[in-house]
Amino acid sequence: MANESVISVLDPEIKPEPNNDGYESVHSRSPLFYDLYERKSELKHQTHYCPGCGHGVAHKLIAEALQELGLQDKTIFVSPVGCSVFAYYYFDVGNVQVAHGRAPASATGIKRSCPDKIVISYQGDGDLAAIGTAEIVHAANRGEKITVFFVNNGIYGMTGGQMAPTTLVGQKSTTSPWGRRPSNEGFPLHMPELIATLEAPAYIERVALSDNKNIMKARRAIRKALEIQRDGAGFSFVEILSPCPTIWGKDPVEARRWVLEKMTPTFPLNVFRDRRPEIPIGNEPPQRPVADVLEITPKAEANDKPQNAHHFKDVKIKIAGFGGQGVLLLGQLLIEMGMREGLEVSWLPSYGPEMRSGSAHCHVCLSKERIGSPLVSRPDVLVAMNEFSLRKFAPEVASGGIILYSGASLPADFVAPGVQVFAIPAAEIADRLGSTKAANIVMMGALLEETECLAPGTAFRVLQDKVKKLDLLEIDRQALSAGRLFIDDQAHVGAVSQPDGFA
Ligand SMILES: Cc1ncc(C[n+]2csc(CCOP(=O)(O)OP(=O)(O)O)c2C)c(N)n1
Ligand code: SF4
Repeated sequence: MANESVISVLDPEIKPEPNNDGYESVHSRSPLFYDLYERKSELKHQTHYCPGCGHGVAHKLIAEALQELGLQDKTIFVSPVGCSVFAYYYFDVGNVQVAHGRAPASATGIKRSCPDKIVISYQGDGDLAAIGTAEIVHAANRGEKITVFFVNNGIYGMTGGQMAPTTLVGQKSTTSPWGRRPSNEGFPLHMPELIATLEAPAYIERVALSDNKNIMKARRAIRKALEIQRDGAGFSFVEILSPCPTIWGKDPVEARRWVLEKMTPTFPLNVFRDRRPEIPIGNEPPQRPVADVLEITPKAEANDKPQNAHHFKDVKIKIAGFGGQGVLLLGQLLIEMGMREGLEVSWLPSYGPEMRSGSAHCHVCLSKERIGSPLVSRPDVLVAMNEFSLRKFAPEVASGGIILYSGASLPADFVAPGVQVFAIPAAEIADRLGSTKAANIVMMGALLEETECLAPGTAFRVLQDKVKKLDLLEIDRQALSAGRLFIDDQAHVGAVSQPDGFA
């Protein structure tokens, strides 16, 4: 990676030294961590975490426990959003990064599909107790056999110190500059106590990274939580009170003291649950393949698969325009067609908070092989439904690629060297057919004709299944043909060309 550098870590061979407070200082790296951590060159001398941050200590304790229990090769770490996300740069285990608050839901899916793995959900307090409150409560209530490490530093660290559900009464934050007031912001949430009201969890403890004694207790709790999962005993949850010196505006030593003196009175350290729940086993429902349930297999095989030989390995398409132009729908139609033709497909939408008339785009991959990432940063084909999208995304198009622009002609000053550009009056064509809304289908016809990536027959069958109103289906059918015809009749005789003459 051009702009990235790495920092090396301490030699794992260095032996522990005795310390005069009775504990051993361990200046070694757990083999559970990567040998090298990737960092930007200007930050290569430090980890992602601020000096004195509790995440580093929590990482170390988890790494040690996994190593001692011999679980490295079986572990899948789920890290969501917040400073906790950086875990995947450090733990040499399976790593999955998920959306804000969704780690328990993703961990549930992973554990259920890979029951022999050790699945860890590692979450901050903003992540787990604010945006993710529902996920954690329901995962705990279902008794999912996962382990949750809940790193509570009483604040949103990553985003600069907004109030979290666990912010202490009176504690100042950027969104409670007067200090948290129960009358306005409510009291701090006590997650272990809350989860301990549920039947299913097996083990719930709160620990603190405040001083050596408590860090040793945290170490034991973390190990125990993992042992419980290893033994298939149920849901285990450890809240870890953790310093965030940077946002608290304290030095690392003060911050650790603050955990003990200010946080533990509100969040008492305790084992809230340590038992093996008795969850009655019901009748297992019959397992059926997803394709059977969705009833898509016979259709795909019978009608569509043999239609197209697919002369490509993969095609990456970006479709962009305004909300309401059918940008996302066009992407969905393409992947539905791809699936029916037996291709691997992905569709990644992106739109602003206001769907209608806000800008919207989606990434579509059609491939003969498994797709590594649904993100399309160098599209082979750009479908630009307006001038803004044309100008914004044209520079991304791969050399030798194609731009299909919905417009009667290209803007006079527009150039895209090395790329084939077609201006298609899709809105006018669709208008003449009876609905401007069908402009996206005109563009689909043009795309299929120019790239031959999918069979027009498949397109029509997909439309038949998706468009319920017969009059609209007829307009779409004509729009599809019109788009193909336009490319055939006009584009190929040079009616649309770029100012540099590249047609
Ligand atoms: C859906 C979504 N909403 C909001 C954000 C912005 N965001 C990023 S991190 C964060 C808070 C993280 O706080 P916490 O879980 O306490 O973790 P910490 O950084 O303190 O370890 C927020 C709100 C986001 N990335 N995604
Ligand atoms: S902002 Fe806080 S939680 Fe995030 S790395 Fe720094 S000290 Fe740790």
